[in-house]
Amino acid sequence: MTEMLLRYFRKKQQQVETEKVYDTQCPFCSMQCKMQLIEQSTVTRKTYKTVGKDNPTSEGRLCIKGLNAHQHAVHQDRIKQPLVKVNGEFVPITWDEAISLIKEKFTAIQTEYGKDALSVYGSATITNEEAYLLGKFARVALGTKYIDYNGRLCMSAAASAAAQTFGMDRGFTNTIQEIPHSRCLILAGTNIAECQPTIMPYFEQAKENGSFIIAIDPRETSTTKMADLHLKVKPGTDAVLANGLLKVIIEENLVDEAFLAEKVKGFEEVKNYVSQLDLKEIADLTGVPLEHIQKAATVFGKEESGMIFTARGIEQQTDGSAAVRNFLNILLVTGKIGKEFSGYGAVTGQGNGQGAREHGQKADQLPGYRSIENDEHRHYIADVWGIDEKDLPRKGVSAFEMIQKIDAGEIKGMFLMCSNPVVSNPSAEFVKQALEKLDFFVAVDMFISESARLADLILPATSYLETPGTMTNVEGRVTLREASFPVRGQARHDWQIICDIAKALGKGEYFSFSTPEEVFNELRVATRGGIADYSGITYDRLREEKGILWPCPDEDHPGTKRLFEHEFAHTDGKAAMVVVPNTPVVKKEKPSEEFPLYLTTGRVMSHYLTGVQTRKSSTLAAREFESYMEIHPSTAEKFHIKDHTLVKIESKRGSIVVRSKLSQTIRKDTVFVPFHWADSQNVNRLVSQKLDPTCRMPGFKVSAVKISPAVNAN
Ligand SMILES: Nc1nc2c(c(=O)[nH]1)N[C@H]1C(S)=C(S)[C@@H](COP(=O)(O)OP(=O)(O)OC[C@H]3O[C@@H](n4cnc5c(=O)[nH]c(N)nc54)[C@H](O)[C@@H]3O)O[C@H]1N2
Ligand SMILES: Nc1nc2c(c(=O)[nH]1)N[C@H]1C(S)=C(S)[C@@H](COP(=O)(O)OP(=O)(O)OC[C@H]3O[C@@H](n4cnc5c(=O)[nH]c(N)nc54)[C@H](O)[C@@H]3O)O[C@H]1N2
Ligand code: SF4
Ligand SMILES: [Mo]
Repeated sequence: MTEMLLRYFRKKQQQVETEKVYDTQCPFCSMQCKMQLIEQSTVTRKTYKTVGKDNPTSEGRLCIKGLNAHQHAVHQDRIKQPLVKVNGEFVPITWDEAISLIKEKFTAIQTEYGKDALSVYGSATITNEEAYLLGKFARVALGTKYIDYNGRLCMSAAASAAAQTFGMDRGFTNTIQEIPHSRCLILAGTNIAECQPTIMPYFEQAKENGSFIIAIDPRETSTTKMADLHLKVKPGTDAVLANGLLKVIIEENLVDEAFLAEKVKGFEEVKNYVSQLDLKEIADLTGVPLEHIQKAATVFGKEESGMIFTARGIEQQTDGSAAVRNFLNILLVTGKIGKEFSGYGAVTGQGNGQGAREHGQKADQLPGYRSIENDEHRHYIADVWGIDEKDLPRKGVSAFEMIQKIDAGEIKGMFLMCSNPVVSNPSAEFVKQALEKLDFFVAVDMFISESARLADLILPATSYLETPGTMTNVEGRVTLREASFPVRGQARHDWQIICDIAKALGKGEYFSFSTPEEVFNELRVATRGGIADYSGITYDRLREEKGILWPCPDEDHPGTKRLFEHEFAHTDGKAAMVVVPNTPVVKKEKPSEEFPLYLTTGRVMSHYLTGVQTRKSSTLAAREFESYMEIHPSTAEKFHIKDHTLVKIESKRGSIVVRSKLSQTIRKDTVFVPFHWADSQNVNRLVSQKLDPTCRMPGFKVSAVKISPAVNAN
């Protein structure tokens, strides 16, 4: 081709270049950063770029995951039509065929084994509208009591602790804007720098303003590096550590007597319990030096304001709910709640980790944080749904317990929406074997995840670019995610899929929605008068006001910025302290001769949860392309492990092989493995089936393991 012709074509190409901009919110964490996808098209190809958009929470910032989120959404592996398994292979079928198959199989299972032989497993990544509909789908369309969701593995400990202590669970009791002005901040088992990166400026500003930051983590992380004091706790001993802090606060007379007298129950019992404890023993049990316990307690007690943030480090334990309650005890004795710059933050995980736990996907819950075992609540919701209260099922069991029931043959069918339990649940091999026993298993996903692989039928769902709806962020701020990107192939929105199946099952009259806004308007009515009251929130208001903090009981209500300013949410208006004994009800695994090390698990910056999405993103996958085990060099030496070599890690449940990463900054008795990888690198093969007796959270953060070189080094 001549130079002239080439120039002609280039010019022609530039002429047809168009740019389209799509508003949305990041599909990943609870910050729900607002963003825009910019699509540039030439005749030959389309290119994409994501940029941040201003909003009150992340103020336009994005982290590396958000910047590259579109890479999985536009990935060629997205499933574009329903797939049915025939002789072990997935083959495409039409939607009509898929829906008829569901009708046939679900009906057959329920006819033979009863209504409760079907189960629904949901997610906190779907919108409020979808979470609400999924709860209604289980109870009204299927009539089963078995529904729970992945948030059980995530927010259940913090949620149950806040509900028991304060009478209400909203992640942050204060707005995010108060953080920079708080004088002392405790970060207990939270790695915000890697897990909610765009929140960091609030904490950095606090530090600049002279706030004292205390981090509690067995490892040094980008978050603990920011702290003035790092308590390098032995995994699983946070409840004991909190007892130590309480003891010092009480003995140093740093308690807020007036606040306790007016607003709190149970202080005397806690005081009596901790008075018998020995601080040296606590230092021993937790591995935190006595001076550090004293320093942390006195600074927090003396400063005029303070906040405590907890996340999965202290919560994903078989005593997670009790551990959180003990940290809330600290807030109560010091009177640091319900005031300016003082409060609690359960750092929510998934994008809709807050909203999805409010609208009825939980085994025991109805919309608006109502209880499925409360007669008045049952009547109200049955009325909104137009059904007979007697037909509303009672409470079911938690996510992992549903899997145990599948294993036991009690549950025969599962409808899985937006989760990958084979990778995310404890004792992964057990979970896989259980799901293989299902008579009929439907997975709704964007990809053929490790769990979808086991399904009989996969339904293609749309992504965050394509589905609009509301998401309630880390603060408890309800936000409207706009989304108008063209749908890929024949994918359908999760809410549409739910309605389509309900219709086929003869329940169409309860699911006749044609937009998410219509679903939201029903949700508003269903939440009216409940704890999580959304009734004053409208799509128009969300657009105008850029998000509203619930509760918002009427359209003139501005939303609630700070909780508990006047009283707590229990009927007597008081908060409830509770004694948390040093010895938990469920015994935790401890290192032994055979399994001499603690294993703890968590996350890295560039990957998200089970990695189905981020492993598809070339930029993110390149940053961390395989799993690893973080280990102290002296421990590595003891077990003959060299840096960057393959290591076998074994627990009583199973084994995995990952690469070693030597680090001076982790405790010598502990190794850390992230959980973003599957199959032979799936760390959940090692985790036990034990659950927190209160909230049914698995103990992801403590296992006893042994390690050895996977290949004999020469
Ligand atoms: N990059 C990234 N960001 C995410 C996610 C992701 O997968 N990747 N997931 C999102 C979701 S759903 C969630 S729930 C959040 C999770 O956010 P986090 O809870 O902050 O994340 P984790 O890494 O699971 O755990 C936090 C810290 O707890 C520490 N830890 C482990 N055991 C213990 C212990 O016994 N005691 C104490 N005090 N600390 C301990 C770990 O070393 C880790 O640094 O992140 C959200 N954001
Ligand atoms: N060892 C260990 N295990 C853990 C944890 C830990 O810290 N350690 N953390 C736990 C926590 S906090 C969590 S939240 C869980 C998460 O566990 P999972 O819920 O299993 O994790 P995800 O990777 O988010 O799975 C979501 C699936 O839904 C798909 N998907 C994404 N968006 C959509 C959508 O809009 N619609 C539909 N239909 N599908 C979609 C994705 O492709 C993916 O396959 O893991 C838990 N497991
Ligand atoms: S992962 Fe979280 S912090 Fe990062 S861009 Fe997405 S929402 Fe924001
Ligand atoms: Mo989570």
